[in-house]
Amino acid sequence: MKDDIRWVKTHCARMDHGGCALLVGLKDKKIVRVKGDPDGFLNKGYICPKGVASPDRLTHPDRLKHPLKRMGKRGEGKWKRISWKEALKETAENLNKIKEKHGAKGVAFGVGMPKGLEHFVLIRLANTFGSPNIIASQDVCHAPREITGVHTCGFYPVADLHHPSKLILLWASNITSTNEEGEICSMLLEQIRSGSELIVVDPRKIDLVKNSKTWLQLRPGTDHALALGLLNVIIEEILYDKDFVEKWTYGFDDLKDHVKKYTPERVSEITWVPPDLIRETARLYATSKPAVIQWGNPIEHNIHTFDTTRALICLMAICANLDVPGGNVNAKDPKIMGLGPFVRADLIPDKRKEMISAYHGVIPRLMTVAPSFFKKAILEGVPYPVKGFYAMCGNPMLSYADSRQTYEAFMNLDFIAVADLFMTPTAAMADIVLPVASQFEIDDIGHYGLGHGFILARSKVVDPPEECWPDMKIMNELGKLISPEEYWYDDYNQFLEDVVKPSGLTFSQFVEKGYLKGPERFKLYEEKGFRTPTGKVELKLSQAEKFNLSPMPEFHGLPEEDDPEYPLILTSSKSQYYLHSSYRWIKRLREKRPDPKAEIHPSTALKYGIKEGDEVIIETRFGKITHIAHLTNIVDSRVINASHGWWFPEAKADSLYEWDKSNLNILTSAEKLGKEFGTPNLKGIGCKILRK
Ligand SMILES: Nc1nc2c(c(=O)[nH]1)N[C@H]1C(S)=C(S)[C@@H](COP(=O)(O)OP(=O)(O)OC[C@H]3O[C@@H](n4cnc5c(=O)[nH]c(N)nc54)[C@H](O)[C@@H]3O)O[C@H]1N2
Ligand SMILES: Nc1nc2c(c(=O)[nH]1)N[C@H]1C(S)=C(S)[C@@H](COP(=O)(O)OP(=O)(O)OC[C@H]3O[C@@H](n4cnc5c(=O)[nH]c(N)nc54)[C@H](O)[C@@H]3O)O[C@H]1N2
Ligand code: SF4
Ligand SMILES: [Mo]
Repeated sequence: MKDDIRWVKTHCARMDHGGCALLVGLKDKKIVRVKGDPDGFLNKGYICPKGVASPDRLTHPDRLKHPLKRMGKRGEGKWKRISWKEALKETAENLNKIKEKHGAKGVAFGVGMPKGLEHFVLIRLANTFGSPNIIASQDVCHAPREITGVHTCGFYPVADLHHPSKLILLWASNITSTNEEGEICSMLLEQIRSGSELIVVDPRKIDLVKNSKTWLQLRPGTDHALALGLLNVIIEEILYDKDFVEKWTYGFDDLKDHVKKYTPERVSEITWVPPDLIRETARLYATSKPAVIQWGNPIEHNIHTFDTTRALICLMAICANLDVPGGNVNAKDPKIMGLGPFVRADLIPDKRKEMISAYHGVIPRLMTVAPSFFKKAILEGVPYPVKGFYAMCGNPMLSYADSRQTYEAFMNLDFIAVADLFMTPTAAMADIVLPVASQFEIDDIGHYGLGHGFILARSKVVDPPEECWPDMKIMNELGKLISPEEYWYDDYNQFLEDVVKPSGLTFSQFVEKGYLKGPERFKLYEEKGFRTPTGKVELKLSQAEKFNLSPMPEFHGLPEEDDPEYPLILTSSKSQYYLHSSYRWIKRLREKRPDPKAEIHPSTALKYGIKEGDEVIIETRFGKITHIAHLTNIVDSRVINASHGWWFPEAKADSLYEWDKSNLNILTSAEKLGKEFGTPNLKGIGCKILRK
């Protein structure tokens, strides 16, 4: 029997970085089903549990539907409904007042994980207002990989899973749970089915270990040492690609001398990975051509991220796996509008010198401010005071390191506006809360500005409820009140047209096509050299001194020194069923993972008298939280794997939804930071556990 469901094509978003092409089933103007679209060039029909549940967030009874103004004290949970006109006026007046007193840089604009085109409209809003301060989670998400790449080889070396690789080195990437930016696990699984070998570098026995040839169960936070150990073996055993090294690298002899000290035996002591396994992995990576490194997020979760990403790019380079099909490539964008003109970067030519992080001497090209520097500016006035915050698409009370300090910082701001779909611990700290329209309710462009060489059409399929506005519309209207009107449009949809215009398409023609991909071109360096000062891959950074960077990747020690008071090592991973701190309120996802789970090895649990399902306290030098014990041998007996992003939407508003009960970032600190990106230690932290 033919049902009366109408199927509309779009792309998934906001349940992770997005990427899957979807078929959205509509009946009576309501979404009744979502399934993977077999035509999707990334997912080929695949869909994950979050994608299936994604429409549930739109019709949830707790969804914000009207602008709100704070009534009681900050964080007390007392609100009054106001009109959009009032909300925009009040926000504009407060931001303008701060600008008059402290200058535009006294206002910061905050965003979480990049979700869609609104990310770049926010940067435009900051630029037109005159503030150089965009606060983003880039310090712990992608900037180390991207910007270290640009300094080392002139581009961000993205794993090319579209072409066959002999070997996939899956390094700190739980891709069957997270799907990562621009990389859907179905692509990787297809490669394995077609004969690619797999090596996993992960402290946990993740699902893909069963498909792997070898698994390197390293000590969390020692990735830089392991990568240096692999370099040592490949160079000592002369397994590198001599031709490529000779023609296309700078500083090889220095690197050769430098890595001599990282013998497999020494590296094994640091990483816990047996020396023979280090040798075997190095040999396999160097002799399988092409080989790709699918690198994940935890390599960006400690203060040594610059050294780790540098060492991994050196590995790609000396084995000639850079910019070859099935290796780590320089993905070319399609013909679309460049980021600079879109965000109006021309309006603050001195942004690099004026932004908060300039004071901290971060790596050139990092154009967002690390949250830890932002909080210092609020709490200590360093390098200047920040008093106002416009935030969207993020939940900093959960996502920034040292959550108690985040609370403290927000209590010290004069004005906060937060745009979200739901009341969160962060929205609950605001003066004005703005209800947004989101995925399926807005036209949007996915993967713009992310360096993967494609953009995806995310077309609107249903109308938003009540007074929910797209972020782009909110900022387009707010922009008219806080900056010259000429920078803004009558209709915000013009932003979508602007992005695709250079391709010769209108937005609706782009939607028809579904996506735009850049040309597939490899080894471009053979024509133009690498886009670095020496024109080569800089194994040794030629401008290290000028930029106060370490010329060679180095092992500077563990993220934290061992401390007998905290004998276990804390790491974490993202849940398959949630996106960071989001969506605990979606019933069919919460049923799959009702509690914050701590993975504990059975022998460790026995030692501390902990049984499956017990409430446990996890404590570090910085704080303590509660989790539920899950006994499993997927972790080493010296490691605890905790869950990131937990708060309880069902808890009371005046407790800020129990924001501090199980929140992983209560256990982290924002004091000790990597100097290149301002990255804190989120992993590899000493901890202890006890039964509650
Ligand atoms: N300890 C620890 N800390 C971490 C991490 C970790 O692994 N461990 N991971 C880090 C990483 S990689 C990242 S990227 C960050 C992520 O940090 P955040 O981006 O701050 O975290 P999310 O939970 O994704 O917050 C998203 C919020 O945006 C809202 N939202 C969803 N769609 C829309 C929309 O269309 N418009 C608006 N205005 N709001 C929307 C959601 O309801 C939610 O409240 O956290 C980082 N922090
Ligand atoms: N379901 C879901 N998908 C997501 C997200 C989400 O929150 N939920 N977030 C999105 C975002 S913003 C990002 S950045 C990506 C992140 O996605 P991933 O890169 O996969 O990041 P994680 O899940 O944090 O960790 C990946 C793996 O690294 C391991 N690991 C932990 N510590 C270490 C370590 O010190 N070294 C090594 N080598 N491995 C370690 C963990 O055990 C885990 O298996 O996922 C995106 N997709
Ligand atoms: S893997 Fe990501 S893009 Fe694909 S359906 Fe799931 S949440 Fe959406
Ligand atoms: Mo991220």
